[in-house]
Order: sequence, then structure tokens, then C-alpha cells
Amino acid sequence: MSTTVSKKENIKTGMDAGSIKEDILSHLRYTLATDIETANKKEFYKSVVLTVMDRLHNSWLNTQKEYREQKTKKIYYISMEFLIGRLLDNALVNLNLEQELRDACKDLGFDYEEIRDIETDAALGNGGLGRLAACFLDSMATLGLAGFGYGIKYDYGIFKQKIQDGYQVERPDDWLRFGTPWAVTRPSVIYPVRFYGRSVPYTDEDGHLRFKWENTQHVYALANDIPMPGFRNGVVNNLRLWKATSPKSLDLSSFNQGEYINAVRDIELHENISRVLYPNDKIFVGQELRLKQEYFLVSSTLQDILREYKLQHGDLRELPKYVAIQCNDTHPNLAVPDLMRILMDEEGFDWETSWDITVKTLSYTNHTVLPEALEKWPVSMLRNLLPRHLQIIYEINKRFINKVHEHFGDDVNRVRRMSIISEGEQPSVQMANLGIVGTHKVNGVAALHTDLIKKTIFRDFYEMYPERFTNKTNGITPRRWLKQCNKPLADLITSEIGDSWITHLSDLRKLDGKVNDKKFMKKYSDIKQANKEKLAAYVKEKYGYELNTKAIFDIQIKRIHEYKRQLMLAIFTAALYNRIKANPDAPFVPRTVIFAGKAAPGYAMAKMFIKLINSIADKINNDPDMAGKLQCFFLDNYSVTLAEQLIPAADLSEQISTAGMEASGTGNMKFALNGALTIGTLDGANVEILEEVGEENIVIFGLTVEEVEELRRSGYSSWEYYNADPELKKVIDQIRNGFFSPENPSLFHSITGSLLDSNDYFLVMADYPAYAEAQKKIDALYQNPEEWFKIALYNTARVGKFSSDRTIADYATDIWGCGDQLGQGREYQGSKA
Ligand code: NBG
Repeated sequence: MSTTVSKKENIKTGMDAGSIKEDILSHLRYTLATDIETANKKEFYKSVVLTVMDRLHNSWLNTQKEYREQKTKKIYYISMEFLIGRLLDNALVNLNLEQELRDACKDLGFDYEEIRDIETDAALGNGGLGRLAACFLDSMATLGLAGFGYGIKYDYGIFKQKIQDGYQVERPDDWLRFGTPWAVTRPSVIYPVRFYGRSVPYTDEDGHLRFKWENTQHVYALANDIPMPGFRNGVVNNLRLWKATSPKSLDLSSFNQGEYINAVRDIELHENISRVLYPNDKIFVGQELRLKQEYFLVSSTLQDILREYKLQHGDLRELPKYVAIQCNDTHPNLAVPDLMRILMDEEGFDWETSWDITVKTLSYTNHTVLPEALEKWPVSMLRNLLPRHLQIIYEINKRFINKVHEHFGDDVNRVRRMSIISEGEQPSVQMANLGIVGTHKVNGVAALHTDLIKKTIFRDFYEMYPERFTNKTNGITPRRWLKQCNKPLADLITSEIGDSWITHLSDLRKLDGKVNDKKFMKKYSDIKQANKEKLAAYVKEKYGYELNTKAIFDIQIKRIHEYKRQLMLAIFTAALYNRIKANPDAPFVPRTVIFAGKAAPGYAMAKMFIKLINSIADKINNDPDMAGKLQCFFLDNYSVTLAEQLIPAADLSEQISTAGMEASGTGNMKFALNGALTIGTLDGANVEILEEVGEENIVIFGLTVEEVEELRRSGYSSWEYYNADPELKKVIDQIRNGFFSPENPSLFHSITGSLLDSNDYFLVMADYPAYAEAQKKIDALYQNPEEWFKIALYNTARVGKFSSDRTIADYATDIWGCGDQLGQGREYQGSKA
């Protein structure tokens, strides 16, 4: 390639404000057929993105070329969810184009911030699992690993949440209404995905029994690619999202019968597969359309991987040497039987060879121990939809059960527990068991979680295959979750210790020494205050509600779930209200409690929590006695973008799940990095945050995993706690007798019933006294700003471990067999300044 760039090309690749401006103008005119005089903000936004895309294309192509030429091992991260959020800011940060683009926008009469806000989140995920996948893509590119995301291009991402009369209502998230300029459709990358039909045995020329999957129906999976740039290292990886489309030609026979409309209608049916993301966080609903989505993702992805592999390498026996496939949760675990099917039925390998390749290529991550989340597909559904796969799963299971017998002798109960097929009234395929048996590594997402899966849900498997189990504590990308969302803090840090932290987050430890530097600490605390004011301005503008920026910003943002115990903070907030009412003149440390989060549309209890929070908030916010002291606010439609605004403004991070139930959490890491104190239980990654920041710098309370078990074993009675704690009793009585819902006094009986009559499974009441005590500690600390910000800084300085760069490096070394790609010079080389 020529090294000189023609003027024309410079417009497309030049990194100065001038070329960027030219390119924006050119896109306005020649791509969008408008001009700067008439373009509206949407059009301007679109040409800005196309301009940024122009600056990614060369690196995008070159990166792929380099991988091909160097025969780099490729990592495929298959996930039903990628919660990537907005992409513009991130691309600019990673390309180092922030200032230039701002200047170009300004020159053209547009305000960058306003343009940035035009972008709708790509909300292709429910929560932590999908956001983790997005952070991983950023880290793989930044580390220079050949890592590719594979997912589904849903027409509708996670629903939009509105609050009406205090209740959650769901609206479709029509994010593609005007298309997205970030995705490149690849008409040449399209694969048939087959369903239904039957498995037909035959004997091949060599006299071997083989199977053909026949009489299938199919849809096509069409590739849409979104570039994933690394941080200032010239690497651009790829996120490939499949869209379902109809078979190429319409069925002509129906045309002849005059059924044109029916034929066209069938197109719609086919496209339904990629229509909508299932909005359930940890509740398995066994709907056939979801199973179709999962197979659609697996089948198209494996076809794509193998096509690429064959072009470069040929011999499939070497697949594990050049390819690693990570299944994000059990959702893509049909990869096990599908890879087996391809290797045997299409490539002609025998069982043993196929099995060896499959197990060595695949690995699987578990993200929860909650039993209601574990996927179990009815055998009857699989038999109908994927008959050949079911047959293979039965064979895998048969061989596996033989091994269990060899290993453990005739232990019938154990065999029943470990079987991939559970028997009973409705036999079903246990997708987690399939994943453990059919892959070479299974990982949990935090140390405690990995220990727990070894001891509980996967104990039998751990005893049989101890070497398969490994921990990979989650992480977050410092680019989005500090550099981008909290620019003032990022700039301050860089001015003090340089910018190496952006790719080596543990370098933040250098800030430890700053706690006694008064000037620095003043700047650090001023930034928090400014962030709070910025959030307050946003809330004021959007809701007309005035936040008290002198108060502790006490924030709990995450999916609404009983085990996450939003109820405990709601009860505590109501208790604070009662305290002020009882004693209006007593000193009070002001607090502003902020909630946000979506409830699964079918999760009645979680939806009731939202209504309760809003009812408590109404009571508080309309009571003049609370002025300057207590506020409570539920922000609607929680999203990645909203998180980016809330986290930098938080003083207090609520991580209060029942011990043993939150696999890791990743919001906890984001808050700590941005200098919020954590109040939390010894659950998930909180345990490791405690280890890193030190026990003086985090407020831990409540039952441990062992104590939870012990309490349940010895016979927990929530009534005892109700009777023993007058403050708690009063709030529960108020909830029960309609104090917060005078128009419908029994409105919250499902909630109080779960606490009392159903004995409080999530131990809200058991932990409440310790929680209220811990909150006192928070109040005391907050009254001593010097001490408070010291602790806050220790949090910022000491959570470097939770960079997703570290997580990914661990996967690369221990699971993917590509540790040798690390440190090969593809990483960011540091600022030249
Ligand atoms: C979630 C866990 C979180 C964890 C994320 C990412 C599921 C099934 N699991 O604790 O609840 O942080 O996964 O690993 O969504």
C-alpha cells in the first residue's frame, strides 16, 4: 500500500479537526443528501459517526489481515447479549479524537454534547452478563487479542421502562427505527440455519453408520459487523451480530397458486427469530422462540468460524490450536452438539476425534447459582426442533454416564444428579451439565462464586473433573468506566501520575500516597461535588425535581430482584423518614436515596418493589419536614448511558445482596473506581474489593454465606426479627396497613407476606439490624469529609485488579491458550507527551 495519502483519502483518514470537518460535510452531502444549512441534529450525528467509521476502516481491515497473515489464534466470544450502550464517546476516546471532533462540531455550529446525546443505546442485553461481554470486547481489542464477539442483532433490545403512577410499564425499544450507522451489513456473509426435519441413518462407502439431517426448514443468518477499536493501538476487532432473514428466493409454487401475500408474510415469520431480546434476568422461560434464537446464534457462528478456519488452516484436527470458543453462560451451549454434528456428519470424523476437538475448543462461563436461572430444555421440544442434536446429546450422555460409573461406582443418586438428561414427567436437557461435560474449562466469575459452584450446584462434576474448574473474577473496562464517564477525575489522575493507568489500572496505586496532599484532595473532592451537581442539573431538567447536592448520594442501580434486596434499602429509607418525623429537630445527616433498574415484565414481586419505592418516595418528597434532610428518587429506564451519569456522582454504593446469591456484580467495581464508598455484604466480588481496599475502606455488614446456611438450617423465623426491632416493625406495619398506599391499603400485602408469612427467604429482616448499624457508620464518616474522601481515594487507588484487561489476560492464559499474544507490542505504548 502506498504510504502517501491523497488529499481525497486524507479527508477520510486525517486525524485533525480540519479533515474531520471536511468529511462530515462530505457525508452530509454525498451520503445523506443534505447540507449543513438544512441538516438536523440526527443527520449531523449520522455524518459524524460515518466520519469516525472512516477512521476505523483501515485499521479494521489491517487488523484482520494481520491476524490472517500471522495465523493468530482466534477467540470467539459467543453471547446472547452485548450491552454495548452508546459507541461514539468510546470510539473517540480509543481513537484519541475527542478534542478534534469537538472542534470540528463547533466550527460547523453544533455542540458535541448535544450530538452525542442523539445516539440511542444499543441495549442488546439485560444487565451484568451483557455488559460484561461488552467490557470484554473493549479489553480484547486493547490487549491486541484476536477476539471476536458473536451475538444477535435484535430489532428490539431490552424494553424501555416508563413509570406511570409509580408502576413500571414496558415499551418496545425500537432502536433501529432509523438504522444504526455503526453496523456494516455483509451481504456475502450469510448462512442457512436449519430447524425441524429428522435424522436419517445410512451406511457410507466404508461401511460406517452415519446420519443425515434431512427435510429441514431454514432461515438465513446475515452478518452485521460493528467495529470494536482498542485503546490507541491501531487494533480494531469485530462484533458480528446476526440478523434473521428469509431464504433467498420466495417459494414460487405458492406464487403460482396466487398466494403471493402468504409468501411475503412468511418472510416476516422467519425474521421473527432476531426480533426481540428476552427481557429476563435469571429467570429461565422455556419458550421455543428462545431456543430457536440460541441455535440460530450457535449455528451461524460455528459456520462462520469454520469457513474462516478452513480458508486459513485446512485440517480441522488442529482447530483447538487456532480457535477458542467461549460460551457466555449456558445460552450458546448447543455449540457442543452442533460442533459434534458438523465434525461427524459433514466432515466425516469419527466420534472420538470429534469429541476431542469439541472439548478442547469450547469453554463455558457460569454466571449464577440461582436454580430458577438454569436452562433446561424439554426433550420434546428439542426432538421437534433439533432432532439430530438431541440424538447426539443422548449419545454424549450415554458415554458420560459410563464414565461416571467408572469413576464413582454404582452411585445411582449421583448418576441421576449428573445426567445431562433429567428424567421425570417432562425429561429435559440440563444445559449446564452439557456445558461442563462438553468443554475443557468451566469458570465462575468471582472467587467466592467459583468456590460455591464447586461446593453446591456443580459439586459432583468438580469431584470428577477438578481440573476443569477455574475462577475468572469479573472486571470492567477503565476506558468507559473512568476515562469516558468521569473525565474530570480521569484528567486529574493523569495530571498526577501520568496516563499508564488507562491500560494498566493497577498503576492507580500511585494515588495511595496522595491522601495527605491537601491540594490534591481538594481537587478530588471538588470533582465529586461537581459530578453531583451535574447529575442534579440533569434530574432537574428531565424531571423537574431538585436533588440536594449536600446530601449523601446513596445509590442502588441494577436489575430489580429479590436477592439484590432493593427492599432493604427501601425499608431503611422509610425508617429514616420515621426517625425525622419522630424527632424533627434532631441533627440528621442528609441523604438522597436514588434507585434505578428494570424488573422482568413477568416478575410480579420485583414490579411491586418499584411501586413501593415510588410510594415511599412520594411520601418523603412531599413532606416539608424532610426538606434538606431526606429525599428518595426512582429514575426510570436504567441504561448504560444512565449508569455513566450516576456512578461518577455517587457517594455511597449499595451492594447488599443476600450472601451467596450475587455471583460477582460489576456495578460494585464501577462505583469503587469512581470513589464511592461501598456498603455491602460479603457476596460476589465485594469480598475481593474488601481484600483490595482494606477493611477500613469499605463498610461490610450482615450474614456471611456460612451464616446464611446455618441460620436456614437451624430454623430462621422472620417474626423474631420483626418483634425484636421496633424500627423495622414500624416500617413493615406501615407498608402492611397502607401508610404508603392510602388509596389501596392492602396494595403491598404480597411484599409483607413474603417477609412474614413466607418467612423472608432473602433474609432482609435477618440482615436489617446490621445494615442499619452499618448505615450509622456511613453517617458518621460523612460528617468528617477529610476522612470520607481519604477512604474514597483509597477506593479509586486500589481497585486496579478489577480492570477487565486483567480478567481477559487471565482467560487468555488459563483458558484460551493464547497468553503468548499478550505483550506482543499490540498494546497502547503510552502517551508521547
Ligand atoms: C450475572 C450475575 C452478576 C455478574 C454478571 C456477570 C446473570 C445470569 N448473571 O453477579 O448475577 O456480575 O452475571 O458475570 O445475569
